[in-house]
Amino acid sequence: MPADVAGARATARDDAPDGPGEVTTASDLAGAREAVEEELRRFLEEGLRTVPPPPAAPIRHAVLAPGKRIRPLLLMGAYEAAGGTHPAIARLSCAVELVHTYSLIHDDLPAMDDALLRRGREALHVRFGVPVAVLAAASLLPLAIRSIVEGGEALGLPDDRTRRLCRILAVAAGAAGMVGGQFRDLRAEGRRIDRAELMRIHAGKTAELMAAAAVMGGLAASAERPFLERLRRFGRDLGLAFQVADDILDRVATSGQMGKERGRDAALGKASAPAVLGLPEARRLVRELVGRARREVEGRPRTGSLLRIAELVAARGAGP
Ligand code: GRG
Repeated sequence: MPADVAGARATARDDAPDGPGEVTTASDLAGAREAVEEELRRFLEEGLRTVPPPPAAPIRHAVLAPGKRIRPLLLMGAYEAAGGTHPAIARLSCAVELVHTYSLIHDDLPAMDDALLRRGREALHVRFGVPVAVLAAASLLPLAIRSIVEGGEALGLPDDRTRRLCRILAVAAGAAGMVGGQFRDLRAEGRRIDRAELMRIHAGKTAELMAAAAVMGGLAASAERPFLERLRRFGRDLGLAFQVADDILDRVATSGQMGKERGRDAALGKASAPAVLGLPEARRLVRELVGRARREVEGRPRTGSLLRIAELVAARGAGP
């Protein structure tokens, strides 16, 4: 590892926080966030009851680490906006967090971003070794499917709805969505790309899963197609804004503020929004995308949680 990278990486470790990484949850989303945390704990307790300690410990470590839980919050916010009221929606919401957590574990591996720090703690492979991290991540995908099936049962959803929920998540997480975005991202390393390709990368690796979260919440509450379309556009634009804001933070925040190493995009020659567009334009783009997302749901009943999530994303883009 070059000396400057080694130095930066040592700094990243030194200013790592002990507790949660970035704390961005507005107080009035705190109740929903606590419901997600509690459900993740309960779900893992049930799901890992018969699993011996070696695989169970890293799985718990990764999932219960202090993340922002924005994807399950989005799913629950969309459910509320579509008129849903059943608390079992928290079980369904675990699915998007589990898929997201698997992607973070793989993203941090030496063969990908080779990151040392995640959610204010050592990355999973640093703590448990690469083979264990790969297996722990792989175990989260079947758990995600289980949380959809069990969430669907607890919500009393008909089987064909549960099948649709599985399909939406599978498409968003796969080669047409998150994994495809990661492929594009890897291919762009060290190359000059334009704004359109940057948006395709960000849509794939981040926005499709957020759009899926919003649509899944709406579908669980039996929303009609036009509102599902609004939710999809809301989640997608918010996801794009979230990734652009993440790129901005990688450039301007400290590792302590982010809970992960800063400067990895530049170190890896990644296609990031500040690199392709410049910092001022990247910040303007976050505002534009969040504004567009807001307009999809503004003025409708029960959209307070969705609008507060949009505020959090806008605040991230405005920088530390
Ligand atoms: C290797 C088969 C295979 C699949 C992996 C690695 C991968 C697919 C996809 C990467 C997708 C990825 C990691 C996108 C980054 C999205 C992003 C902004 C992550 C950070 O999300 P936060 O800030 O994190 O919500 P917390 O920790 O708060 O949950």
